[in-house]
Amino acid sequence: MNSEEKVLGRVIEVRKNSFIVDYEGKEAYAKLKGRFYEEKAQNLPIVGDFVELIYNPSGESMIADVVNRRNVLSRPDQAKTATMQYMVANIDYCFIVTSLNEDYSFNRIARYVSVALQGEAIPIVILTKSDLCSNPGRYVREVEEISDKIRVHAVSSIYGIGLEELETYFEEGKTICLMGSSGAGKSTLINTIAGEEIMKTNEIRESDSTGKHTTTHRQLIHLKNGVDVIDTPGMREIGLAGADDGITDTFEDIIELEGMCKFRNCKHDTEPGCAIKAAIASGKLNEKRFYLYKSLDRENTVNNYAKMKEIAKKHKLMERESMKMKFQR
Ligand SMILES: Nc1nc2c(ncn2[C@@H]2O[C@H](COP(=O)(O)OP(=O)(O)OP(=O)(O)O)[C@@H](O)[C@H]2O)c(=O)[nH]1
Ligand SMILES: [Mg+2]
Repeated sequence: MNSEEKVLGRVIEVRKNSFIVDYEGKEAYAKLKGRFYEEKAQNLPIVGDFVELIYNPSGESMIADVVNRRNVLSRPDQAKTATMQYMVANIDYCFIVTSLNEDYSFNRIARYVSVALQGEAIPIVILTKSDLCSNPGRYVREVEEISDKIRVHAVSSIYGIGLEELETYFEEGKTICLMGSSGAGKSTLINTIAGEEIMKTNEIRESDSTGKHTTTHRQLIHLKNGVDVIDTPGMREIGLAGADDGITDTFEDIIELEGMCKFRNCKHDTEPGCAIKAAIASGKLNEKRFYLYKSLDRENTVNNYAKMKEIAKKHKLMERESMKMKFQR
């Protein structure tokens, strides 16, 4: 192979300044080509990216370029306001993993659903540890109400219950990303499906049913059946910003109903001819779900507002700088 010849690889792990890229089943340690340092953070390779690789079988390889992403899952950056953090790329299914103990939260699942739909991945909710719950079916039905765009499964990795329902997603060439709180059982589920201990797992704290962040970084695992699975560290919360399309997708029926209100600016409060109130009264619309939509939509807008404020601040600074230069001339 010519030393500058490029091959196609897939990023399986991102370390501080280096990357592990899968190239035909081999793990290549790679650095970035210099030009990347002028790029925006969002253009840097992330787990799941396909990359053009200058492969070096006896040393460090080099990532020359990132192939256009089919899709990407993102969230507001926790450290920096007004920026989005790109998490994983080129995903088919986003497994939203929640255990059926105190970790269960209708609201949190809906956030993840919006994030997955925003990223154009198919949200699959996996309710784990069904062996610890006396009525998993009740939770399945409740979660199914969030949106008709999702599928919901209750499983127990330990007792092997419900796992056959997941087989339909394990098609060769597909990429599945698992997300959810620490201790929800993401890595255990991967190990059970793979039939071997690929990922480390750990006991959760009895006191609050949460984990201790056993998985510490995102990692793509190539399963023997040709499926790529991405394990992620547990997230405490997932914020929403710039997820307008994801929210619209999740709550499409509510947005449609809002359009049927007599008044365009209906607050769904005391106005006559309110389609939302009528749907709640007739049992067609679940009230809890309506308020969930309202709160997520508000959060999403407020975060956008923060972004707008930061942009306005930057503009003001630039204006001030140019004024200064004018006076100095
Ligand atoms: N009872 C029961 N326990 C389970 C099940 N699945 C996982 N666990 C237990 O839950 C604990 C946490 O599992 P992990 O797979 O490490 O959780 P995780 O989501 O990967 O956590 P992080 O890596 O910290 O994000 C372990 O003690 C598992 O044995 C299940 O189906 N039933
Ligand atoms: Mg884990």
